[in-house]
Amino acid sequence: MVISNTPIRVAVTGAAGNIGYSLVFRIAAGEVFGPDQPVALNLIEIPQGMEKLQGVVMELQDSAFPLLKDIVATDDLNTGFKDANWALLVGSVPRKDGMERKDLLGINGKIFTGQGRAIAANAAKNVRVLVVGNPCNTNALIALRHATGIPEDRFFAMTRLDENRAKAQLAAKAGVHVSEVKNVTIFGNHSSTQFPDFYNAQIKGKPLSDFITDEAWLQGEFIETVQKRGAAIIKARGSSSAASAANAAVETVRLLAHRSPADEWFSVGVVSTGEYGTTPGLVTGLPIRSTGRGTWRVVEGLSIPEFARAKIDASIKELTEERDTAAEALGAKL
Ligand code: NAX
Repeated sequence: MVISNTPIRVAVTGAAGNIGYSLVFRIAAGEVFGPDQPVALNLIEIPQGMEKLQGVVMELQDSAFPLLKDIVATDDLNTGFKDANWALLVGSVPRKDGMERKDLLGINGKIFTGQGRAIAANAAKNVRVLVVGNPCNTNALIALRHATGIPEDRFFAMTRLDENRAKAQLAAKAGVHVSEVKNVTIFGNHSSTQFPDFYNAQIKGKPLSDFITDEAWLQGEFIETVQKRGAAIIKARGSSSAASAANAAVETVRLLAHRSPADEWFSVGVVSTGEYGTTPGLVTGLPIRSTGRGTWRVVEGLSIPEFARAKIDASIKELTEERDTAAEALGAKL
């Protein structure tokens, strides 16, 4: 990434929410684009969130971040996405009691339709979009379908939190530090059907099977723990993961904005072109390497044993159903 005196402008929706409260401070501190790169923040909320957002703005001012050159706080999407180089779509409507899945997909579908259009109309030419708000894969698909003129390979759905959760579990089992676990891919949907791929993972640069031989644990407890980690955190903390989710967003943008190490890949949802038997056109978790010049490619040649195949297929089936349900609710082709 080339450092510029012109600030990188980052739009964040849901900026007064739990994740936003952690995320925007880390961007302003230089943790995403580096210690020499100025940044500007466009903080976007719904009208009911604006008062709380003013508190966030005051705290950003009171942090006196040397790199933070401008703050815009707004509930207007055109203002919010104006000149944004990155759009981090965090805000979405959570599922409430009695709400059908279709209702949820329809409500969020409308939000991400409007945001996709507003990004296309207002953002900088080089804009990149990371969707965190759930259901993030399908929300990303909806946004990109409505962001006319922006190449679809600039839209991403966050699976890094699942990747980090998987690495933490594998490290604990192998008795190594988490930084020694690499190349864990989250295939499929960011949901309970996701497949955290342990087959191609490495520990200390060697195959994971050199360290963990308990296949039953890998196929059972490990996957289940990763899939249900979000629920476990809600149970323990009384609210959903926020700091770790913000951290995952920081890491995802950092990885996409810089060249990823030659011997490593990371996981993010991108528009599939059919890699690893996934369905073209769906936003699907895949193994990614970035070039540092704003482009990325899917890592090829990973082995997909029968067990992994079945898990990936199940998650793709769910993504297909989500897309079709959202399309029906929106009356749009996705
Ligand atoms: P909060 O409910 O604390 O905050 C959401 C904020 O978004 C609120 O301040 C709300 O006013 C705002 N908002 C709602 N609709 C908006 C809109 N149309 N435009 C702008 N702002 C809007 O939720 P939080 O804990 O911050 O989580 C945010 C989203 O991240 C949720 O959808 C959540 O499910 C999702 N997550 C995604 C993860 C992932 O790995 N992809 C992990 C963490 C998290 O669960």
